[in-house]
Amino acid sequence: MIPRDHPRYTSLVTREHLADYARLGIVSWEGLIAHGRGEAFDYLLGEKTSESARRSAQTAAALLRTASHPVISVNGNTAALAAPLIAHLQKVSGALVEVNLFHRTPDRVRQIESLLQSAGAAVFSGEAERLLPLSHDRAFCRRDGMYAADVVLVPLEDGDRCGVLAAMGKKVIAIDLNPLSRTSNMATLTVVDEVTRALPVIADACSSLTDEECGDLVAKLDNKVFLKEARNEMKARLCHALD
Ligand code: PTJ
Repeated sequence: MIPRDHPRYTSLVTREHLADYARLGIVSWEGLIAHGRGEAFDYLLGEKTSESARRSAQTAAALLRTASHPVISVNGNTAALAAPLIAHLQKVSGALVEVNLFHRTPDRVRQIESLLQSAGAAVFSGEAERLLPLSHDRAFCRRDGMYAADVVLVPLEDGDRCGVLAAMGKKVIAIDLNPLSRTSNMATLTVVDEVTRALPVIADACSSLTDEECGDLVAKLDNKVFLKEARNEMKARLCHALD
C-alpha cells in the first residue's frame, strides 16, 4: 500500500509495522503515541546518529561490558521495533533480557517473550514479583533478574522506574530520543538516538572495545554533557531551518 518512492517511506512502513503489532496486542495503543513523540524528536535530530550519540552508545557498551549483572529491559515498542537487535546485543554483551511492561497483562508478557525468543534471544522469564517501589505494574520484576542487576538498559521508558532503579544504586542506561524527558535526566547515561540505530552501535562497541577503552569511557561519563550536546544539535537544526 505504501509506495516505495514516497519520501517518508521508512517512517510510514515503521508506523504500519507498529500498528500491526498493536492490533496483535504486543504494542500498547499508548505505545503508538509514544512512537509519535519519538518521531518528532528524531526529526529535530535529522533522523541520524550524531557524533555525540555515537560516543554515548560506546559508553553504554562500556557500562554493559564492565557490569557484573547487566539486564536489558524490554517493553512492547522495543520488542516490536528491535527484537533481533536485542537478541544480538544480548549475545555480545552477555546481558539478561527481561520483559518489563507499563501496561502489563499476562498475555502481553507471553507474546513479547515469545517474539524475543523467535528472534533468538534467551529470555529471563518465570514468576515476577512486585519488587520495585512503584505503585504501577512496572514494579514487577524477577529477584535474580532486574532486581539484582547492577546495570540496566531501558530503551523507551518513562521516568519513574528509571529514578527508582537509580535510587537503588543501579546504573541505568536510557535510549530516548527526548533529551528533556525525566528518564533522560535521571539515567546514569542517555543515548539520545532512535532505538534501532542505537542498538547496533552499542553492540558493535561491545565487540570491539578493549578493557582499557571501556575503563576510560566509564571514567569520563558525564550524562549532562551528552544531554547538552543533544539539545544543541536539535537547537542548531531548528535555528538553521528558521533562518
Ligand atoms: O509496552 P509498555 O506497556 O511497557 O509501554 C511502553 C510505552 C512506550 C507506552 C511507555 O514506556 C511510555 O508511555 O513511554 P513514554 O513515557 O511515552 O516514553 C517513551 C519515550 O521514548 C519518549 O521520550 C519518546 O520520545 C521516546 N521514543 C519513542 N520512540 C522512540 C523513542 N526513543 C528512541 N527510539 C524510538 N523509536
